[in-house]
Amino acid sequence: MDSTFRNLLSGPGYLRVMGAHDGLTATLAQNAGFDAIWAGGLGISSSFRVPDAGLLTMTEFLNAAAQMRAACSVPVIADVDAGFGDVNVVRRMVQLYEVAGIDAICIEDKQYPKRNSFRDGHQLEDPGAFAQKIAVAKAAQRGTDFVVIARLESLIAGAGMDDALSRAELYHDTGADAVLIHSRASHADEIREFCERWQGTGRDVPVFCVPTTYAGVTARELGEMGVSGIIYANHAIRASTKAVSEALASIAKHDSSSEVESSLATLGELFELVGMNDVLGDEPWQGVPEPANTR
Ligand code: SPV
Ligand code: MG
Repeated sequence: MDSTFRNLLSGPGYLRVMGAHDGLTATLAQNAGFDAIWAGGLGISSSFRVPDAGLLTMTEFLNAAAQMRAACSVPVIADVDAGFGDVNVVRRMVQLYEVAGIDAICIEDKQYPKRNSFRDGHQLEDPGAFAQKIAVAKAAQRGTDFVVIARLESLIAGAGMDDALSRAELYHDTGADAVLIHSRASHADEIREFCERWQGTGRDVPVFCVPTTYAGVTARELGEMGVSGIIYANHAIRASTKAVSEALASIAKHDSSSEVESSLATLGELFELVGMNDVLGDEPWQGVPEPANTR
């Protein structure tokens, strides 16, 4: 990686981050030009065909994120729900994710068992208890590059903008490197208001957002509001769900794949993507090459 995620984040402009759920989708996101990967809980859970409701273990999430880390070279931000447990679990989690080469974690201020933010019935974590998780997470990292993003669920849980801002200040005071303001409004007004008021506090701290329900706004417009990282959290899993189900239904219906062949990746494209053409051992053994520049 040319630059650490921390450096990228502190640079000018905004980062476009694409949600992925495995090594292949992470590679597709990188190839499409996204700046970073979101190893998202909804995508990973869906790929196991389980609900995004705190069911997968930390190890399952970590293995999925590590698979993405190995597959691509852009930074990987891991969604770690509410941290999988108490502060002791958070401490161990940070150590494991950092050792696995994950660039950042995003931890949210909801109580276990969490629900996906587009469902109802959320219980916010006590602000002090969550701030302690942030402090423990920051103290646990060994290097200086690892980034901890504190995710604010106040607007999702109906606690309002003042609650979001006071929590953001507290979480930043206890060490958060960035905050994520989550909203499920159909327009970006909440994001605009948060950014204005956040900038008004004089804190130069990156803000992330997740434009799922306010899809009409562009990344550039969000960047102009002051957002540093725009996360398209669930688009890859939704795209693949629809594309796969349509292709399989067509093959079943027509008793043949001929109708869908033109909409499928070719085997050549797939081989290229996964490095099949670089597999060693198929060519005859040529011996150890002579070192260059010898007499
Ligand atoms: C996820 O992708 O798992 C997220 C983002 O947490 S969202 O589903 O938009 O809440
Ligand atoms: Mg999630």
